[in-house]
Amino acid sequence: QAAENPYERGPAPTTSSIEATRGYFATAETTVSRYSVTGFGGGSIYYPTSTAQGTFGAVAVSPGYTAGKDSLAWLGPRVASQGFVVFIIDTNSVYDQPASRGDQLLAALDYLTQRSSVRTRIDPTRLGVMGHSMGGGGSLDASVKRPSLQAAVPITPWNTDKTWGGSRVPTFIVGAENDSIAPVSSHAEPFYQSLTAAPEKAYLEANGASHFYPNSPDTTLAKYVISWLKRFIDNDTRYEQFLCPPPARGTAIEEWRSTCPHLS
Ligand code: 9J3
Ligand code: ZN
Repeated sequence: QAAENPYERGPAPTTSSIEATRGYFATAETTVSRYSVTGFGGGSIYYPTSTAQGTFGAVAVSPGYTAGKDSLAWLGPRVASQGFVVFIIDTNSVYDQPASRGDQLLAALDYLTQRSSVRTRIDPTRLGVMGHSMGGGGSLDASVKRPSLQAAVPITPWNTDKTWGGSRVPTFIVGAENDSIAPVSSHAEPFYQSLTAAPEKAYLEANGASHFYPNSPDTTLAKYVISWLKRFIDNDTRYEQFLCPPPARGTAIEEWRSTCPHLS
């Protein structure tokens, strides 16, 4: 397996392994003071403690308007324990707009791969961005600014810019059916439709969910975030089974759109 794909990390996945609250790898957390960095507001790095399998891909994560890193903390160990370095940031100001959050996600990735205490654990060619609300809007912005990103996951994204045809990054957009702050009809859905140059894309609409549902642990959100990052940051086709054919509608999923099968 490793000979076929040098980026695979951890054992072959199962539905229970991607739904679990923790994955295969033990993790640790290190905090980065906002006063020790420039371009973003510091944050918490969650990383697998093992170096036995080589380096890991990494993802920077931005919270939404008025929120801090703690609002998404549950995702840190949940994703890192599957085999990623996860940097959940604070923004310079909690009032920063999406374009600024995009710049800050990229500054955080540069810090992570070039200066952080975990830099030797990371493969700097396999990076992604993720974020909630204005942080999700910032993830789209970062994707256009840095086409080398391997994955983007805007979660209940908010942005006044509705056109993302400039992004060439594989993008998984998550919307919430009952979101009244970033309604899917004017945010997540048009963003998804506008991603005409993204090599692959998917859209999950969480059934009956509100704007702030990603601020608490959610198994459906986690399992597909993990699958997307594995599939596109690690090129790990063992996770393709969870994405294509698309998951069926049900109690958790109101709608799913995607480009399947994944060709890249
Ligand atoms: O959680 C968010 O980032 C909400 C976006 C928002 O409230 O925009 C209105 C200014
Ligand atoms: Zn819909």
